[in-house]
Amino acid sequence: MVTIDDYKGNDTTWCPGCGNFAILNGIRQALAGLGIAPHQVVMYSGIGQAAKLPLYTRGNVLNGLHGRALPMATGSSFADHTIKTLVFGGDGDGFAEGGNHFLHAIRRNPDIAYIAHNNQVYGLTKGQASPTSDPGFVTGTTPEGVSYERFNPAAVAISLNATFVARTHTGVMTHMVEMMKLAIEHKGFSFLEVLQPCVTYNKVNTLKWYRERSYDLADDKDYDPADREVAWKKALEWGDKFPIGIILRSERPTMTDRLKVLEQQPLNRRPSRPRDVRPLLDNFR
Ligand SMILES: Cc1ncc(C[n+]2csc(CCOP(=O)(O)OP(=O)(O)O)c2C)c(N)n1
Ligand SMILES: [Mg+2]
Repeated sequence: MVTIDDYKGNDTTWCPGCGNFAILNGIRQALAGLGIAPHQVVMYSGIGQAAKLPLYTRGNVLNGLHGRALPMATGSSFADHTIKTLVFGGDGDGFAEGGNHFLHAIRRNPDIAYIAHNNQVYGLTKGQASPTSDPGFVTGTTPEGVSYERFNPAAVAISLNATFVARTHTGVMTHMVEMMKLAIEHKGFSFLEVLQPCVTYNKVNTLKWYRERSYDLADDKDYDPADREVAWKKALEWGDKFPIGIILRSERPTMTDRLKVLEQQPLNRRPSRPRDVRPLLDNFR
């Protein structure tokens, strides 16, 4: 039996009260609850406080360049599409530096669960505004408040017809673990936005702020996550109230489903046929 302790990793360096602790506990619970052992999962991340998460668990983990976790995970999924592939990262990592990769991962639909920790600020680098900071948010680099439009990751994902778009926050632990499990089990690219407080650099979007404004889509029995137009309208709700839960869910072939070569076995289990490349290199002498 897989237990939460199987995912116990290195000591953390987050601030006391950071929302990342809940996400870390949540992912341990979700993986153990699904009976997935550390050797059956691979976790990628870029740079940031959020991106440290894989280092605090156990399993196959790689902490790479800022904003580049999705391309690493996509490549890895080509090599072995049978291993559970997870990506973790913050709002800066995923929607600023890595924004381009976010768009194209959705289009390709690899079998990856992307858990985006959204604290609406650059935590690691001491609190600059991020793409998801609300207009008016005051930081050291925006002393008069953010004057740009807010990047809405769920709406972007829906506009690109993502196959799984969900949102939760760290103040609703049971809900968060449930969303994580569904994201991990979904076949194709699943995007889960986890709103989390940054107790040091974001004094506006606190746990209380998220709790007071969120409502669960599951409470509306008529809500149909297969209806993309309705999902789009839901994703645009932000401010006084915003939805959590599964916003959009559908099915289409994954990136690797479309590759006939992978039908027999994953690429990394095919016999390797090393070739002598010296004659080729000699051509360039
Ligand atoms: C190419 C590159 N640009 C910028 C940085 C500096 N940097 C590191 S983390 C980060 C932003 C982190 O914010 P976020 O992804 O929201 O993570 P958080 O710390 O809030 O969890 C930045 C700008 C870097 N490491 N590499
Ligand atoms: Mg952040």
